[in-house]
Amino acid sequence: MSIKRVLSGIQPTSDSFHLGNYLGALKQWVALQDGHDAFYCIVDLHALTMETEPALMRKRTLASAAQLIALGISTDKSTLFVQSQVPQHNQLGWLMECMAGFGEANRMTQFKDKSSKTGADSVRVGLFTYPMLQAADILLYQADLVPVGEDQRQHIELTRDLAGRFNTRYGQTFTIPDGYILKTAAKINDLQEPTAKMSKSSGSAAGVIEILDSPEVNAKKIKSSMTDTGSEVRFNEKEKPGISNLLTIHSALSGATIAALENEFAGKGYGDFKGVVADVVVEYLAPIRSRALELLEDEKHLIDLLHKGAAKARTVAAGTLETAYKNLGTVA
Ligand code: ATP
Ligand code: LTN
Repeated sequence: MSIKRVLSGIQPTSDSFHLGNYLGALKQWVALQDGHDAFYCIVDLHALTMETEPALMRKRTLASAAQLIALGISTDKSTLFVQSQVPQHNQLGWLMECMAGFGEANRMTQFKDKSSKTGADSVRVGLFTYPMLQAADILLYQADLVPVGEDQRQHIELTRDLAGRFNTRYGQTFTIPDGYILKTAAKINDLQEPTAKMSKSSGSAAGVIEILDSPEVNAKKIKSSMTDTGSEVRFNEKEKPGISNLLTIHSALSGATIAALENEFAGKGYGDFKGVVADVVVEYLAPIRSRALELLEDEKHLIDLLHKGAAKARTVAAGTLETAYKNLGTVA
């Protein structure tokens, strides 16, 4: 059995990834590099579907790369690259737009959600065609598996439909990918609003643990996280959303089970528990942050690593695009 190909992407839309991104998605990326042929893409072209600022775009793209490497993506094991450095994404993106029906694209809930927030007049056409570019990201690499969060299920289904339609109409061209949606991936909530997910766009600054924040800031955020009623450290998302969230975080980072943690903190108060969670988080994130900051100090080296990834990605992508064009009957 040949080794499976994995592809995933993340938008460079924040100065730092947060703990939710790491525990919900990026930790899986790191795990999948072993035993798979992994391609990981910083999807800067997708980020253009919302308002961007050039200096921030550059800074965030490099910060994303540095963090991915710092948290364990190895540029020897995996192919890590920036989407805009591989022009085949746009080229296959167009072919996918020509395969997709308008009604089909119009049913994408991410588009409906994001466009209703932006308002119909300022929504960009690129936000509408976003899923077809995402399909191209995946199909160019003949990916077998696509690790993503539950929110991306519909886009993966669309990708499968478009690939199948193309193959049926023009001959075998693309591998039909499977989504790799982990039910067990931790869902991390906002520290101040523990019933809402930790999120870079809608979260409160005090409720989001950023990988690039200083240990002091992150420890303080945990210690001043929302306090539930009662005094017992118990997992109960309805009655104790704040403590349950902290238990999830501790467990995901330390590997201890929730039950073991409940035992360990039996008879102790919220204050003691928060102090320990703060230590666990800081101890885990501090080396990742230092490594990321170190990588950002040598921009040239970081950019070289990304160029190396893009060169490898272009070779694979060019092969798929050539087959697609040939099967479509274009004159070479
Ligand atoms: P936005 O606020 O713009 O929606 P986000 O902070 O939710 O952004 P995304 O860029 O949408 O982050 O997500 C990147 C990856 O991180 C996705 O695979 C998503 O499922 C995962 N993720 C994001 N937030 C969380 C969270 N709170 N818990 C677990 N996983 C998360
Ligand atoms: N839409 C995804 C990001 C994304 C992606 C991809 C994920 C763009 N291209 C290809 C997997 C495969 C998101 O918003 N998380």
